Amino acid sequence: MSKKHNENRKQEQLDKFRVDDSGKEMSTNQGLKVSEDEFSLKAGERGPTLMEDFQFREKMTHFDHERIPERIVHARGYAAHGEFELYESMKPYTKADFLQEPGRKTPVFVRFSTVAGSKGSGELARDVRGFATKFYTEEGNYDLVGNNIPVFFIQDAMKFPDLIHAVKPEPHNGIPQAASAHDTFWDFVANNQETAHMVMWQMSDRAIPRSFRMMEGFGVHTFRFVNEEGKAHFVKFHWKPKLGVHSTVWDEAQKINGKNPDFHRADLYESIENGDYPEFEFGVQLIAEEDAHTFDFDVLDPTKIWPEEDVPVKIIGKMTLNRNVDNVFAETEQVAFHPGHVVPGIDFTNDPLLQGRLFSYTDTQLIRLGGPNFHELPINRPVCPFHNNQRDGYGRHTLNTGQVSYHNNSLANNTPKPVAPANGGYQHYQEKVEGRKVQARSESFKDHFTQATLFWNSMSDIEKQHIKDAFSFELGKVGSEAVRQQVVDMFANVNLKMAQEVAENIGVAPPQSGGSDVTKSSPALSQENTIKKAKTRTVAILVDEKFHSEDVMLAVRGLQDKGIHLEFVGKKRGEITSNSGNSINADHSFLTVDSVLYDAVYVVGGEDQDLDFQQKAMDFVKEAYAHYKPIGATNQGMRLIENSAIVNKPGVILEAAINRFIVRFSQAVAAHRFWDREVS
Ligand code: HDE
Repeated sequence: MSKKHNENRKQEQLDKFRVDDSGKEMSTNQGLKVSEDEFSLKAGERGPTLMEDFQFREKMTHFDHERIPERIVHARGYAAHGEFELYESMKPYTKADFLQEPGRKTPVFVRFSTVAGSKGSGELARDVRGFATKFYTEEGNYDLVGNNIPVFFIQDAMKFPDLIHAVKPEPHNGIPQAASAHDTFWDFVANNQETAHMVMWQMSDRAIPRSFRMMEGFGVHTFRFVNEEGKAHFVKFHWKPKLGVHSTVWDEAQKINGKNPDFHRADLYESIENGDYPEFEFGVQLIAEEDAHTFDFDVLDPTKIWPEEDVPVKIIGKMTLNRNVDNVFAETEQVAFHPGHVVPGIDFTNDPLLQGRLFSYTDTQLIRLGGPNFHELPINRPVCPFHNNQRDGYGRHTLNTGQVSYHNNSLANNTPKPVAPANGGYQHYQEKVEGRKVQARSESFKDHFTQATLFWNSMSDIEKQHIKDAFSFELGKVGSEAVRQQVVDMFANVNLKMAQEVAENIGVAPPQSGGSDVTKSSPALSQENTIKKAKTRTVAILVDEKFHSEDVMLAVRGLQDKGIHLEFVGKKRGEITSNSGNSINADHSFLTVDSVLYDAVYVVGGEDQDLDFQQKAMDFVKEAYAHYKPIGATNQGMRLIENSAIVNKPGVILEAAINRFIVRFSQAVAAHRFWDREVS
């Protein structure tokens, strides 16, 4: 466990709560030493258990109460600690203290999640990912509770319960788990057409990420930065992964869910344990309030992006995740995020989705964490002092001393006292608001398709193919023909040809009208234009008896130097002997792992490779090939591939000279996938 990064204020605070039970004497929760922990107190060895067995009662009662309600959305999540470092001062735009001085470090806690599935669901569901960050600033906690997709399904919080009811398992039979491929979700989509843009993202590769470390994060809503002079800018927040944005393919994702439903959390956990700390740069898009009306969309509409080519993302800092949690329940499960946790200099806008969230998040913690004192849980405590007159309630820890718990007072000299804005007291931005009380959608929120087409236009050919495949899969599972028809008719407004092709695949009439005259595209949206690196990728080395020791060790060193993570896979776990008599330890066998769990395969084989090895290795390779993954071979491994149909195909590297192999294969690993392969 890497503990060396705990010299920050949050870690110092958490240290006070950390308890190491190993090597200690056992006691009850009352501190009474326990002499027997295997057998309950009975009236005779074969007699009934006695009510007075307080130790049994304490143990069992605690156990009976060990679960809390899972989050209604984002139940399946995983988190890590880290720090945020500012590169560039945001002083001209915001007075937020943690964004003033370059080099300033702020402790953070980040929880990644899927949205629809239950707490135990597979992590490779086709779904949006949550990306929630708590900054423990000196002015209080600031929570940026975002997603890996920059827009949302709906425009008004009023519809959130409907959206979630539609995507969750259907109420009459509780099916399907963690999936949007069912009637109610698509019925909701077709009847709430503001979903169009978000659904395009959800059907894209963004919804099946390779890793939490390889996703972007977005604040989604437009927020406000307010500077010392009280001047405001609209701001959108971005996280950009230093490893680029990468995804799995759908067939692979479904198989990973079976082979390792913990794939994403294990990837995050292990990367941090290995010292490969995930890094995300922090970016802001800024629009002066007076310029807000110069765009062809409403800046308050959460179904719209601000194309990066029109409003550049200014990179202002970096977050590094460098410490795993000590206890998943105490930290990851009990952390309570809230978009309303802000600091001076950061404020809300009238985005009606954001406004509703400001209510929902406290409300949900009250049921989930059992009362109003969840801010006292170690993970939720601010690192700065906090004082007010709120008292009592379930699970209160603080012993507020003294006679007074109200304001105004004279007995305590009118303290705790409010703080003037000039001294750090939060003051809401004094926006002038005027209007009739109405329940309505703004006219400026009514264009649902322009940006959905912008997204489509920005995709590479293979990304477009994946979107069509995703629609065909999802709608192919919808029972109601009427719903299937309505959905393709709706998406004809995004791209007619796309909708027609999907219609052909799902047994409904191809729409004859629709289409879009939007020709604009935004290259920043395509994953083909992302950063590509071999660093931290995992490669399976398939190895058998009498492998060429010298070559393999040279290759291993060379690939490790490039930051590639290697695991030996053999017919069985344990020792495999080389041609020179020394041996390596296979980390896994063909039984315990599968090609879907790796980024690439390197086949080494061995002089004594038998038919069993050859068959299993080729199955492994063929599946990696079908998922467009890099495949490399040296030594006897080359013979296997040479005799197969994939020889000479893109991303298949056979190279006897090890130094050349290292260069060529690591380049292939960095490329991520070879889409120009024919895959049947
Ligand atoms: Fe959330 N959302 N949400 N959401 N959300 C929750 O809060 C809600 C929305 C997001 O890792 C809940 O503590 C409403 C957008 C994340 O703990 C709940 C609306 C975005 C997480 C809730 C939205 C998000 C949540 C459930 C529409 C991206 C997980 C448990 C108005 C900007 C945080 C909880 C974590 C969690 C309500 C829409 C992100 C019920 C009413 C848009 C990352 O309060």
